[in-house]
Amino acid sequence: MHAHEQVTKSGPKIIEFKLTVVEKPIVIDDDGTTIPGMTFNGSIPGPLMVVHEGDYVELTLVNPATNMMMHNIDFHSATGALGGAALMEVNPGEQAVLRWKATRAGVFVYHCLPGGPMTPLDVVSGMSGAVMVLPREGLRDKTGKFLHYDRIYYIGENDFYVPRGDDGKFRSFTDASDFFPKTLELMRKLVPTHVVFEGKVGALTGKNALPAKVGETVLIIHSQANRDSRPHIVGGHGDYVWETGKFHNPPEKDIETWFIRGGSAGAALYTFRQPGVYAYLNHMLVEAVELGALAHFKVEGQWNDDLMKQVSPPRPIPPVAVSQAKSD
Ligand SMILES: [Cu+2]
Repeated sequence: MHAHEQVTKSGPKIIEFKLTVVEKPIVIDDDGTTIPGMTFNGSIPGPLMVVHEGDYVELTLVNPATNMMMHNIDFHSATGALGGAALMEVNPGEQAVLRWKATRAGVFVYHCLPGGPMTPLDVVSGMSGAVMVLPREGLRDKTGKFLHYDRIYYIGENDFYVPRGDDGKFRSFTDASDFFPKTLELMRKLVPTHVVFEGKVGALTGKNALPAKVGETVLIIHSQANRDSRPHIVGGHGDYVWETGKFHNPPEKDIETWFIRGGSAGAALYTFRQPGVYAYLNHMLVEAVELGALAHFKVEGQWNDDLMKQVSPPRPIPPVAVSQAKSD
């Protein structure tokens, strides 16, 4: 995440970004299952780019000559020409520059849009990310009160469709021309084999947990370029949630699970009140537990007995008193 102001007093600026398309094998689970990934800047998801409403995003898209395929980019936050995709079709060995005005505040998906079946193939191979267009006056609740965040985490969710071998195990692929026809067949059945955060099962769990402290307010941006998701913090809430991700709509309060429409990004603001490990998951629990859509927040701080206290730890059920048994 690049450094950025939450509120800006300056006038609109041109903000330059550079994205390089990197086609490379990506390991997507702990078994070493590998797909011929296609990425912005080598990561799944691509980077979160933060600007303010009224700014101009000036993007250089580079497709190195070592790549095999044409790529482009559709910014959901931009207006016209397929979100810029029609003006940015870069073949291997080419680059192009696009400038668009950020006229709408919110978090928005961007993704590759090469056309035909290559569009979903590129997206499920990793080519998506998000843009955050902050209001110049920062985030506000419905009364106009400023909402500050201490940390920001961007969680990009991806669905993958990996064929299995005769032994029932996932096959690994490094060659896209071998992978694409097989993954396309699976994609058409709409049943993903992996649903992951940050490109890999376990990328944000255990020792990779996202750190936070009691009292800190965390802004969680969640994007899914292809498929619906239902983020939920086990043991926590969304204090303020922009479910559709667009900051000029008042945020909803006290949300248990919020809905991310496929092809959109949402934002949730939460102040942690208790220490411990919190699961942050897609509350379609099969996808969280079986397919990988799970992250952890590791929160340090002081436990608050008023909010929760173990009154009696688990112990054997006491025998029923004789006098009471008789009266029954
Ligand atoms: Cu692409």
